[in-house]
This record gives sequence, C-alpha cells and structure tokens, in this order.
Amino acid sequence: MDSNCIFCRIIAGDIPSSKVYEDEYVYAFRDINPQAPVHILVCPKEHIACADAVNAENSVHVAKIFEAIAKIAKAEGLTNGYRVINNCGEDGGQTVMHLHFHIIGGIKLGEKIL
Ligand code: DGP
Repeated sequence: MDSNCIFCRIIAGDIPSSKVYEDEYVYAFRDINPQAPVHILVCPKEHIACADAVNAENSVHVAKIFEAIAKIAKAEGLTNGYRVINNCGEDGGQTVMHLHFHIIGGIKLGEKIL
C-alpha cells in the first residue's frame, strides 16, 4: 500500500468507492467520471504503478485482473461485448499512477484507435 496513492486508499477503504468486485488480488469500482453506461476500473490490490512496471514477479496480478474482468462483464450484463483500456504513462494519458484497466460498455462503442 502506498498511502500517497488514491487507488491504494480506495482499496484500503479510506476513500469511499462504488465497489463492484473484490477478491484476494483484485478490486474493481465504478469510475467517478463515467464515459459510458458501464465504466468500471479494475485494479490490482498490490500497488503497481503502470503497465510498464509489470514483470515476471508481479504478472500474476494482471492475470487475476483479466479473470475478474470476464466475471464483472458477465455480472454487468455485457453480453454483446465491451472495451478494455489501459492508459500507460504521460503520453498514454494515465492520470492515476496505480495500474488499472477501464471496462467500458453498455452501449455500441464508436471510434477506436486500433
Ligand atoms: P486514467 O486516465 O487511465 O489514469 O484513469 C483514471 C480514472 O480514474 C479516471 O477515469 C477517473 C478515475 N478516478 C480518479 N479519481 C477517482 C476517485 O477518487 N474515485 C473514482 N471512482 N474514480 C476516480
């Protein structure tokens, strides 16, 4: 836990959040500024700053995140698909330096980069 990290403090329960899922490795909650009817942030409980900090020692957290994403998508009724986004670093537009994946869905999504 990094007490200077807002997502660590949310995961610890120091800052309230709208939790949708939690297990031993993962904490997921609704984005404060939703960009679609469903907009959920899925984080590792362990503080990993960004995708660039994933390595052989901590990659289990990423695997657990993607297991959780599939469960959350089902629970949210996203049967027709959804988008998973990770912003990494300044050029990637990351604003909170605690690894997280956005689940965006509940609407037919438009423009995409890839
Ligand atoms: P990113 O730009 O990929 O680092 O996304 C950070 C997201 O985190 C952004 O969509 C807004 C969201 N966010 C920031 N602070 C809070 C907070 O205190 N609570 C919640 N629920 N979401 C937050």
